[in-house]
Parts: sequence; structure tokens; C-alpha cells
Amino acid sequence: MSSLFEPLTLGAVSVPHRIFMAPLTRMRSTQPGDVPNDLMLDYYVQRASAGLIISEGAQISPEGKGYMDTPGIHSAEQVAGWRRITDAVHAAGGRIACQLWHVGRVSHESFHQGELPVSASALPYRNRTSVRGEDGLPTRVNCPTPRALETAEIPRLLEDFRDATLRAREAGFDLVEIHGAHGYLLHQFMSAQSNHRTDGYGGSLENRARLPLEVLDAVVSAWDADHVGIRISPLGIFNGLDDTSGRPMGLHLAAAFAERGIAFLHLSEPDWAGGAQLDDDFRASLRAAFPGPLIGAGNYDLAKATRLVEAGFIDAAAFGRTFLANPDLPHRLRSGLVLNDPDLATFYGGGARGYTDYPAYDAPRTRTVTKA
Ligand code: STR
Repeated sequence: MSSLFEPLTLGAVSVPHRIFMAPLTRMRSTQPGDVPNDLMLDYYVQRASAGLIISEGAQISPEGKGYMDTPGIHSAEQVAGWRRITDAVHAAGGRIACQLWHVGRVSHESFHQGELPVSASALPYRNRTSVRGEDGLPTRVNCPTPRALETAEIPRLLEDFRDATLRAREAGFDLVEIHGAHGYLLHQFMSAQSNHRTDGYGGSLENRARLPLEVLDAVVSAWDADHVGIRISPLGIFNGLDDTSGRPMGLHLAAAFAERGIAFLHLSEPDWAGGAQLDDDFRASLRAAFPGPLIGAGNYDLAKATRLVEAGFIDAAAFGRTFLANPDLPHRLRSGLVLNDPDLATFYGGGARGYTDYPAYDAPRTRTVTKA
């Protein structure tokens, strides 16, 4: 039996095995209001056998939204919707973390009453997002050049993260995960390519790391370090952002996370989006900088997850597309069963098709064989 099937403790939460469900945007919340609904409840309950479910990104504020029909975690109605989901996941024996999301510039003015999305700096860049088209279906559009957040707006942003954390607690989540990856707001501050600020949040590597760490401290202050994790993607090109100082930034952050004793660090590897594989040297330095629970993710299969856990580089493996297509993934991996293939056409938006209709593996009934 591989160590993937051994229990693990992440801060305040103990899990029975190390096969996690990665955060996956599915764009199926109820409108208006970006409210989690019973279709989402069915989807998460079907996947409750995960060691830990990490929810799809939930925007911490209306400003933090970047895609059509993603759920929020900033209104009472949203909290009520999530509460039904977390109660049902717990009743099914599972655990679920809330991913706190602010997309920054990966957004569109149609989500903000014509106002521009915010970022570290007002730099033109090339990327696309999904908005509602005239037919009501998601349609891809170019992201506009954002406006730069004023220094005086940062305290309000930190307050939004604090409020969202309080709401996630109220909604019954076991943990929160800050989305610091994939070219969204916090990553836009980390990268010297997207951050040209001249205040205390730009310039040196320490300054570019300031906002992510202040956000982390704000979130911890609304709960405690034992309930807070963060996801980063130090290497790779995501959402029009190229981070050339990813290695030193990743190691600087990992050490700062370790100092704070947070529940986990979640590493998203570049190869899920067609990037290079992480090398073992970088894995070893990250592990040395962050001795706490480390979750790895990025187009893993069982062999890769097993190797990384057994080598001590990570403690748990999160599966995205594989979990999306296989609601009973831990059982299938443990028993070496065949896997369903994910259907790309139904990833984002729509209803039950390609969402709650992936079948669990039907174990063939044991036939009573009558001996002659
Ligand atoms: C990037 C990584 C992440 O953290 C969250 C998302 C969810 C929405 C995805 C996005 C992804 C990649 C680009 C997508 C977008 C929805 C529409 C957009 C696929 C996976 C485009 O098609 C350009």
C-alpha cells in the first residue's frame, strides 16, 4: 500500500488519506447573486471520499470576480448556499476547504458596472476570460488593461479577505485556502512583470511579497494559522503572466509561510497548463523552506503522486481533471480500476451534464459459483 493511503494532519484537520480534490472552476452558481446551489451540492457530495475537497475559487468580493457564474463568499445568501453544501459533505463523511479568490486583472468591465478590473499596475496584457454572451452562454473576451490599486485601497482589500474568511467559517468550511497562484491578483503583485509599483508593494522581491503576506496575516487574524493554507504556482506562465523570479519568490514565500505555521502550502505545478515539469532540486528546496504539510498538484497520475509522496517532496496530492471525471477517485486509485475521461466541452458553465453525471465505478457483482 502506498503512503498516499495513510492519514495526514493539516493544522486543525485530520484526513484519512492523501488523495485530495483540487480546486476546479465550474461556473454553475445561481444568478443573480453568484449563489451556490443544490446542483453544486450534489457534485461535491459525490466527491466526499476525497481526503480533502478544496472548493472551486469563491470570489471574496464583487471586485474579485472574473468569470461568469463563479460563486462568491461575500453575501449572506452565498453563505447559506455554502452551508448546505458543507453540511452535506460532512454528513457524507468528507472535509472541505473554501478557496478564497480575487482575480485582479483577469476580469472584465461587464462584471463591474463598466469599471475596470484592479491589479498591481495598469499595464496592458493579453489574456481572455468568459462573460455571458447574448445567447446566455459563456463567451470568451479579451481582458481590458486594468487600473492600479491605490496604496490607500489596500486596507479595504485586506478587510475583504478578513470578511470572506469569517463568512467561510460561518458557512461551515473546515479550512480556507488563499488563491495565490495562476496569475490572479496576489500573483500579479509577486511578479515583477505585472507589478511596476513604486510604493511599499513594488520593487524588491520583499516588497512584491508584501501583499500576499499581509493577506495571509489578515486571513489568519480572522481564524487562526491552523485553519489557513495558501496555493501558489511559482513557475510557469498563467493567464498572461510570466514570472521570471518564480524560484526565489517561491522560496521566500515558503519560508515566510513556515514562520507563520500555517496548515498547508499547496503547490500548483506548471505542467497542468502545458508548462515544464518541476525539477527535484526545486522540490527539495521548497520542502526545506516549508517543513509543514505540502500539497502538490498539476496533471498528476497515481505513479507521479506516489513517487513525490514517497520521496518526501509532498505530503498529499490534489487531482483536478481526474477527480472531476471520477467522483470515486480514491477508491479507483486504491483498487487500480479504470478511469472515466474528462469532457472538456462541459468544464465551464452549463448544468448537470459533464458535472454530476460521471458514473462511479460499478464493481461487478460477485457471482455465486456453484461447484460441480
Ligand atoms: C486557470 C487556473 C485557475 O486557477 C482557474 C481557472 C478557472 C477558469 C479558467 C482558467 C483557469 C483558464 C482559462 C479559462 C478559464 C475559463 C475561461 C478561460 C479556461 C483554469 C478561457 O477559456 C480563456
